Amino acid sequence: MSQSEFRSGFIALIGKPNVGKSTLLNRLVGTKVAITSPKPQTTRRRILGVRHGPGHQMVFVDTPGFCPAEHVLGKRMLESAQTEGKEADIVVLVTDGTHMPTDEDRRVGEFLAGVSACKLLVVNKVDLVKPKEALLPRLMAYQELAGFEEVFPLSAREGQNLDPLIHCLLSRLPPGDPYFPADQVSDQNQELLAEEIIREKVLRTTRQEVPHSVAVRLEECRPGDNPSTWFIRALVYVEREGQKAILVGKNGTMLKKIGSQARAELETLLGKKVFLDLWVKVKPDWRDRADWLRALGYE
Ligand SMILES: Nc1nc2c(ncn2[C@@H]2O[C@H](COP(=O)(O)OP(=O)(O)O)[C@@H](O)[C@H]2O)c(=O)[nH]1
Ligand SMILES: [Mg+2]
Repeated sequence: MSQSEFRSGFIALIGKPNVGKSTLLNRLVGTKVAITSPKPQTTRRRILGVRHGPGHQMVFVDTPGFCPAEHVLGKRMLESAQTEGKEADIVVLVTDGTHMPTDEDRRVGEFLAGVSACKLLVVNKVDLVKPKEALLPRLMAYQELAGFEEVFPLSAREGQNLDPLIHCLLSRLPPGDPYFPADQVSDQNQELLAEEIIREKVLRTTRQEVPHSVAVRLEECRPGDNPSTWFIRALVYVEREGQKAILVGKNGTMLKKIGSQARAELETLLGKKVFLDLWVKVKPDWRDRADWLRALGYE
């Protein structure tokens, strides 16, 4: 096949928080490039995931969910989602099939009205829909939100019914050269992914107000004294002393739990035994401070 027949394009995954955009991204790419959790606003920055196939390349853009922005960080997240939605070749609205559209879904729909790219609708989490007949009215209601070319009920988590979506994406990809080399699946480097993996474990183990206030920064990431090992020192930032107390837990038990879950996954990522040294620090109101957002990598 000549290069001129090659197809490639950017596909933005947009939608309100928690509908499964990042889970779908990981499925479509075939490996974990984005962290996921039951907490809204898990995804804070745009993440690219690349799917390579014969004669084509799909560059998926995972975006932070559309939601009202209170903090400077939240405003940046919303801007990022809107920019990606406008610049993509194909826009996929991801929705949750376990309920009817909400006002949040409608707001994303209104934004889509101003997007001229091909629009597709995914109705996710169909594995949870019982009885199955409950799905049809929801599919129809979601379809009303914007002018979609096609609709795909599927389960990103269970990997059910993804092929029709993939075939449709392929048929809509514009001709073009590949954007990324064949061995690259994401625009994140390993350090960034390591920070995200630690943040995911914090999100999955803590409750209430802690998750939104957490940021993770690697201080050191190098081969250990024994060359078959890796040494990682990471700082977990929170905004309040009370949050630090929750994260550390009684006698440090919570932090140990987070650390051992993160270590297991980092060992898979790096293919080596990992020594993980985790510290919790308080930075009051970092989400509203431009200098700290920059220092923490949210630019
Ligand atoms: N049952 C079920 N859960 C899902 C599915 N897709 C995502 N989830 C869960 O929904 C939550 C939010 O997923 P995530 O990908 O982080 O959502 P995002 O905020 O839209 O990126 C996580 O707990 C996922 O495991 C699905 O197809 N079925
Ligand atoms: Mg996400």
